[in-house]
Amino acid sequence: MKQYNLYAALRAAFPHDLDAAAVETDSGLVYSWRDLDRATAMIANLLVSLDLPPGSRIAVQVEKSVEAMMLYLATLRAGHVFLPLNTAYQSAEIEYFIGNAEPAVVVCSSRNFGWVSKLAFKAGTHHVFTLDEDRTGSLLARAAHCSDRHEIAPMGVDDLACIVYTSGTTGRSKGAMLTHGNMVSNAQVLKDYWGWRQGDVLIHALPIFHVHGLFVAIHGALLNGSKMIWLGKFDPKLVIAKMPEATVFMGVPTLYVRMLAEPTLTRRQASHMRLFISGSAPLLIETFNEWQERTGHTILERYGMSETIMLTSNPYDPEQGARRGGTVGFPLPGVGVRVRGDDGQAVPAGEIGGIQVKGPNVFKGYWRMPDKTKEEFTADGWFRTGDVGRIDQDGYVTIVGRSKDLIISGGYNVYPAEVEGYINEIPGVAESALVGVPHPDFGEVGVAVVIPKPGARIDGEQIVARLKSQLANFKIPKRCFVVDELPRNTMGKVQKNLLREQHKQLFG
Ligand code: MLC
Ligand code: AMP
Repeated sequence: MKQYNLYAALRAAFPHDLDAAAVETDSGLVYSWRDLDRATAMIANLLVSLDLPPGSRIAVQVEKSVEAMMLYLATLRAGHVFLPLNTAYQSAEIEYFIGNAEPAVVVCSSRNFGWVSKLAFKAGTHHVFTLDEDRTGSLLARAAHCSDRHEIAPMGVDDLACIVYTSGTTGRSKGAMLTHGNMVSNAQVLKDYWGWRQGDVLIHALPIFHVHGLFVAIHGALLNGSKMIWLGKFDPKLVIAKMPEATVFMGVPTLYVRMLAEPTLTRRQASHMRLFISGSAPLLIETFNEWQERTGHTILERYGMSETIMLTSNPYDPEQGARRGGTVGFPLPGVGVRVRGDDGQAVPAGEIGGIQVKGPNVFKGYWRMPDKTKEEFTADGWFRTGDVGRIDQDGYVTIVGRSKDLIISGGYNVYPAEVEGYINEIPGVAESALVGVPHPDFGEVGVAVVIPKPGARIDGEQIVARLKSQLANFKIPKRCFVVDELPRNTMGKVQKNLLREQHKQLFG
């Protein structure tokens, strides 16, 4: 059988000199390629020693660290399924993920061990380990006793590698099941398309619980045998200071906006860099232009999603075309992208419709949701992204909106239905609507409009305060208005477009 284990593909790309630096952290630690290989073997052997059934989920909610990345690689290596969780998630959110995914192993920070382990044991998980960003915790303590030799588990193209939860437009989050085949094919395509070359060094400043930081960035560097300069947290000054030692940077638009606010960002400071990539949210043309003026570099914008990893990209190679601001470029090699009208029929070039995609990168389906999976695919096997866009005569894809009710704030997805559900449960609330409005830093943020029950007294600040104890911080509405009624159409449906229009100037 052909080996499709993603770790095997990454391992095969490690440089000849295993003692060379693979990762350098902002706290001065240096990890060699040999360190990565040995540590992932030890953690993989720890997982093997637990005698887990094949396809076991390893759910992980820990702060960013090189060891957290190693845990990801070790899970792949051992042939289990990695399930990353945003560190901002609170107990109700974690309870749902653990209950839904039924992980065999949960790894959390020691600070959260009390409540996370309680939830995990209740859901039938047998093993809960801790891992902290300072290389402490029971996971590494246990792995220290394991052998540093481990044979990579053989995996087929269709075997699961990861489950990434992505919120649903209605109802609860869905776990997108990504296979080793999905990951390997996408990583290889991006390596060629973005011209990864010898000597490249990546500044890694994104969180590692979503597709962008965990897959696109890490696979890119490892598959090229490239060193990563590893930042525990995005810091615009530090990224700019590191540019003379690096060549590639990946970020969501907010990171570019924040760097542009730094006087140290100059053409000279960025002169060693080869490529700046943006994605996960729309990059404003102002940011694209300003970056070009300040640094002399043209940001390469690409488009993807948890269900599909990367779909389209502006060209790296000028011979293939210019990087056009406001567009997300061309379908990646091997990826099919088409635009369909509401009637499911093809629309003429340049006209707007729903974006549908197909390819070896497209996920296997939603975890334990066969009906939902079926709904999201067309009869001829194309995945409906929920994004609305057009493809122009030259083949460039532009995203103009979303048919899914989704707010993207600083690169994180906020599903209004979820937040509204929490608001509606607050005593005295009759109904609510969450809309996305423009924001200079986060691109877009959520604003809540709430109607009280007759005679009830509710206060916007109290609502926000209550939500803060229940939901991840990025989902908290930045403002909350209490009003008498919501605008509705003749069918009685709330007209969110009118609310958006009404509040679009809130943040200047
Ligand atoms: C933080 N806050 C946010 C927020 N991040 N609010 C809205 N949206 C966000 N994204 C709030 C906090 O709640 C807090 O509010 C205040 O801002 C400061 O918090 P912080 O933790 O200090 O913020 P900071 O560390 O500066 O984080 C901002 C950020 C971060 C932009 C660095 O959000 C980030 O790393 N975003 C990247 C997300 C990402 O990787 N997305 C990829 C998804 S993959 P208060 O009120 O408590 O003070 C994907 C597919 C694809 O989409 O195509 O790639
Ligand atoms: P997620 O479910 O977190 O993976 O988010 C995926 C969604 O992010 C996509 O469906 C798009 O709506 C959005 N997205 C990703 N990249 C871009 C981009 N470059 N421009 C606009 N939207 C993007």
